[in-house]
Amino acid sequence: MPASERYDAIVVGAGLSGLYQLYRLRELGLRTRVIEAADGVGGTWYWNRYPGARCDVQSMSYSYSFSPDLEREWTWTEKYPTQPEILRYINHVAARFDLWPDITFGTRVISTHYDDATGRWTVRTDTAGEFSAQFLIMATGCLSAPKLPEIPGLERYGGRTHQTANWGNDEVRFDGLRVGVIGTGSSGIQSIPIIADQAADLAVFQRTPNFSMPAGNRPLSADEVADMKANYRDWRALQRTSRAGIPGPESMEFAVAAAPEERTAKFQAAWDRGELTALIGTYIDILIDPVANEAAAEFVRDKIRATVHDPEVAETLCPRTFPVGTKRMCLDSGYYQTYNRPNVHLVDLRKTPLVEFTTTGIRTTQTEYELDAIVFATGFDAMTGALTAINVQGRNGLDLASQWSGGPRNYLGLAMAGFPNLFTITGPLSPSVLSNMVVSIEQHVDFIADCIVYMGEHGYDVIEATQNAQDDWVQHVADVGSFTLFPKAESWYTGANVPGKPRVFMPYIGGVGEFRLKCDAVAAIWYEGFTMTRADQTVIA
Ligand code: N01
Repeated sequence: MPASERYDAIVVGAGLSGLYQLYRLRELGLRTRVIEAADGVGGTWYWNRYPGARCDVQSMSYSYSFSPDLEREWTWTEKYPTQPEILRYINHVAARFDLWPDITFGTRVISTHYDDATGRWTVRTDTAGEFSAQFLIMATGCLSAPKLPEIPGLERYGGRTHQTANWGNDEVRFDGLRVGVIGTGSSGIQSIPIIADQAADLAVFQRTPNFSMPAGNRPLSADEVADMKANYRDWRALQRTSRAGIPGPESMEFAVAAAPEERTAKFQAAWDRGELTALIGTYIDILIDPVANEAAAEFVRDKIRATVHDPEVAETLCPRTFPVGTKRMCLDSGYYQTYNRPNVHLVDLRKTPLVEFTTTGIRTTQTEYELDAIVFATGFDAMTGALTAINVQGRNGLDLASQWSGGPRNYLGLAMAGFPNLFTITGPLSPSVLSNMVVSIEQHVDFIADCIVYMGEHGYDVIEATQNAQDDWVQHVADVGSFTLFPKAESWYTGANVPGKPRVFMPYIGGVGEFRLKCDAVAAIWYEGFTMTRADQTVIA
């Protein structure tokens, strides 16, 4: 292999975003290579193989819209798709569009730097040497840097350990074992009922309870699949203009103005729909007004009390430290019912914090738990972690991690001042995790591809976000966020789950429809907020 393989574009990551970016760039005739750390495609759906892993957006919506043929030929089987079904779909896409030959698997990008003289990025990897490209596109995902709890002694623990976000390919069973699960976010809430079914004894170590709603998962009927397929174009159009890429009723009513019985009826109808945004979408003020929010929160707490037989356990499961919806809602299948099983125990880490791992289990301030296996469902260094894990150096050696030491700074979640020809797909400060990711991914990928076309048509080689546009965007994202209750939660949205991480509300909450309009307007006025220049043509491949 040559010391530095030359490409027009390097894409880092072969998840849903990297694969679609490859498809678009190859269609444009760009020599493109995708570099992927895993041994297969799928990104988040490659790594998160834990029991019960499912998407919390409905299958017929959580899929690519760029190919009507693909939509017609693929048939989803359940309302919410399982991880294996999504991974099969992604593999089908890779095969159908012949994407495999352009992906280098089992290779992690370690560092990358921009050369001002050549206008190119050099990309260094752990196993496949160096690559060089005019464009560098980070399709590294928002939830792809898993984290373990910061508790001493893990190295001396002699039992089995598993991490939901890095589960491995082998089937894992817990039959007859004493198991501990740490973490009660979406991953914990999905896996706990299944682990409880297998384990002799399950201790759930909960620091912060979450709000969870029954997913109401079920097989899709042939009729509803056919109906959606017949109307897919209209549905996709609705997705693109909706708030979160999940079309549904958008209320203009205020919860604080509604009569209590009317409110409860609306909350109940939302509860029965079993959709991620249903409850917070009941009234326009749920995510803005603490009084409205508390009404919705108490509705969920009542559901928990009505489900969990032991009143003390029920109260421990009731979230009280953050407004409902300001951490991502969870959708579950029998989560709260699990606590009625005799083999399941809830450990309240607020009352008895974890102290250390022992050779045989976990010690809290009160008890030592003997465990044959521990499952870490402890989340991610979200949104920025996968990017700052790579040593990214832009113009004049500008270091990305230092630039972001006070929180992420970019323009439209897409590009950074000082980092020419570098794009991030669904980067921080874009709707990303507050949306149906596939909708946001397609929007960003299309923006990037269209931008590259524009550059080619006008003879530009280098594009860079301006400092002013970046500063304005960072401010706008913060302003819109501060209008809501979101910044009040200690969540991975704000970086609060990673010790030392700056507290910044990272996603853009303006909505995917609104965000798309902004991006379209930027493109329409000659990529306002970007500078485009010509490089020395002799050094561009
Ligand atoms: O991670 P999380 P996740 N000691 O950060 C606890 C998406 N997702 O993997 O809240 C004790 O939500 C932590 O406690 P606390 C979805 O967007 C989607 O579950 O920090 N506990 C928390 O309970 C989701 O929001 C799907 O107090 C510790 C848990 O670990 C996102 O991924 C499925 C601890 C981490 O929860 C992340 O979900 C799965 C410690 N030292 C994930 N450190 C679907 O599509 C952490 N915790 C359905």
